[in-house]
Amino acid sequence: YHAPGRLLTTTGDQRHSIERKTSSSRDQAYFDQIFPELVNGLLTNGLHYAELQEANQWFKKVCEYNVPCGKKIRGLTVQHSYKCLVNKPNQDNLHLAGILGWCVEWFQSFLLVADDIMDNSITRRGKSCWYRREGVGLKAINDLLYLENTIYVILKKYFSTKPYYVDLMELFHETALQTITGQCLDLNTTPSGRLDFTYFTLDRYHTIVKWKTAYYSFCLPVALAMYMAEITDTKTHGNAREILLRMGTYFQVQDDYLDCFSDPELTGKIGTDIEDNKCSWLVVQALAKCNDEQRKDNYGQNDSAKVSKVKDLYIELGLPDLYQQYEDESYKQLMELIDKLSGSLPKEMFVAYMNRIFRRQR
Ligand code: DMA
Ligand code: MG
Ligand code: MG
Ligand code: MG
Repeated sequence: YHAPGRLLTTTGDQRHSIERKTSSSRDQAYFDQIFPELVNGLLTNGLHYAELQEANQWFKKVCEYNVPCGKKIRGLTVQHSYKCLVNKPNQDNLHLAGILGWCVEWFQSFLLVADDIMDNSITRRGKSCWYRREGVGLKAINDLLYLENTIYVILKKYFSTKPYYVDLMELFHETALQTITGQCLDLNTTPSGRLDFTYFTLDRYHTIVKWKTAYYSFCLPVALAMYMAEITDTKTHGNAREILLRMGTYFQVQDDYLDCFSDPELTGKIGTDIEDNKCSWLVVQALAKCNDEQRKDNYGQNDSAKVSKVKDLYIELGLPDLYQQYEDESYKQLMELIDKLSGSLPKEMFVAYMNRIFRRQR
């Protein structure tokens, strides 16, 4: 397998990539137009008593600010995976797959509002983090609980008569617990305060990212589409999970790299991993390469001069090159895993997901 992207040379490849773009922007437009329908539905479906009007207006703002402005790769993946899994899906089901995709976006929004509070972040998706907005503050905690519970209002409205309704609901519950557990590990990797690198191992890193990112970002969207397509066989789900957990790990390594080395204009968020003393892929790689002198007291402090020193050290240690190698190696491994494990599932479904994120800049 050759990784696409930088090596694009033939016109055939170029045509293919242009076609992929047009069809995906059509999918995106289809997906986007579902959002207003869902928000308006929430205002008439949940607790819609006149005496709650103020609360409902507030929640509408919460949804509009936090749910729709991301890359939407997770939501779009539900829609796309469903199309891959079902031969000639009907219009109603395509619409439902889009709605399910939005449920994943709602799920993501509740996690991000919480994550930004805990990571002390400043911006998200090119705007101020919700908890930092004037007049919001710690009310954001109530708002994120609202965002999570909204998923079940939407599911009930559109899916309660479906045979796979309980599968969907259980999967959201299970995934929430997995992610919250991963966040717990992420936040407790330095129990005794700063500059304790005891737990900053690659093993620990892999555990954190599997639970905090891979399950919800990769397994969840595809498994939802599989349930909708009435694929319930545990072996097929298990094989898909193995591929998707590997993809999710790759995705979080990218997130860690971009946190440090990308332009916040592109990612829409200002990195905080070094200040936050995070067990990031970069620091784990750096610790394996650096000497005692280079380990000294710069990490995990809210001090821009020290943060710059850490970034300089990453460059000195050759981490940008190492990262490029990791990207290419991951692509190769993923294609092999997909070959080995997709079984009755369409390879194209997994390959498309990988191509959506490969060498991403944001
Ligand atoms: C993301 O970890 C994990 C969850 C559950 C949102 P992160 O803090 O690295 O994410 P981000 O870089 O988007 O703040
Ligand atoms: Mg964060
Ligand atoms: Mg975090
Ligand atoms: Mg990050």
